[in-house]
Amino acid sequence: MSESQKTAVIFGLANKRSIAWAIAQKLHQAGWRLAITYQNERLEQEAKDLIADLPGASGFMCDVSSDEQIAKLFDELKARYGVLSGIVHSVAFAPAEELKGEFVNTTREGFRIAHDISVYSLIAVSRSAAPLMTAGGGIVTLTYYGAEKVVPKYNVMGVAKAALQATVRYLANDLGPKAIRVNAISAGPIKTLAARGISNLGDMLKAHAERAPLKRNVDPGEVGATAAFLLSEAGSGITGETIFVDCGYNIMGF
Ligand code: NAD
Ligand code: 0WE
Repeated sequence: MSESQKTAVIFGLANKRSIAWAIAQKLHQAGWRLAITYQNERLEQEAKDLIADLPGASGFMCDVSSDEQIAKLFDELKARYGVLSGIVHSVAFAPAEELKGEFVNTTREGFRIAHDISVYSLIAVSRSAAPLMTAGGGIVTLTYYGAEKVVPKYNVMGVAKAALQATVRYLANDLGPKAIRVNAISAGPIKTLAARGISNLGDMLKAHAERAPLKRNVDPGEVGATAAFLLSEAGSGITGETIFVDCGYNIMGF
């Protein structure tokens, strides 16, 4: 099957700054047919206006905390496209209070929600997608360095991203025999809706640019291009990995 006939589903479009949008643009340029999901009615208008700019792309609503909504989405995708070859999971959430104080104050409910939305959803989506990925394909999710080293205030999201990266390895083992590859991209900090809550985002971006070998911040288009690479034939030997797209920040010790 040529790349121009393949279909990818992207989860996590909120607005034009979303990493999901940068990935959608790169996949569209590479010839993919796209199904793009947004969380709820509140985001519907903005998402649909963006999706209308990509010929052949369609929008679908899906809250990934709902098994029913995931099942209904994949019923629709099966009827509409039959075969899927790419899945992009660009979704994360923890209650705002959890990203403010100290990690030691993480609540049971905050921990549950962060892991449900940011980690379990990848398992649920992968399980629903696999039967439609009859020609093999790729699944890509988004992670952050706070999974591996302490980033103050990232808190329970850091623990959830560590679980997400382990989930990628276990899914890669299960789905590898079906020629489905599963990888994570660890992106450097980017000014998106999900990063808006950070009080000192400006300072963080500045420190990141100073310390990273490339002496700048990552561009969302670079994350999009890496996702397109991982879902393409060029990525055919890569599975279970976390690939850093952070201008080299993570390699530095001092
Ligand atoms: P974003 O706010 O644009 O995207 C997050 C998306 O998650 C939104 O579209 C939101 O609607 C969606 N979402 C939250 N709860 C959901 C639910 N219950 N059901 C369905 N969708 C839900 O921000 P972003 O920065 O593009 O984040 C995308 C991914 O990239 C996240 O996994 C994030 O952790 C990761 N990431 C972001 C950065 C950064 O600095 N911005 C760096 C590394 C990794
Ligand atoms: O993964 C993320 C952010 C994820 C996120 C963001 C929010 C803000 C709004 C999850 N849940 C929520 N809940 C909300 O109510 N990033 C990698 C961006 C990010 O967030 C940080 C960072 C960075 C970088 C939080 C603290 C410190 C650094």
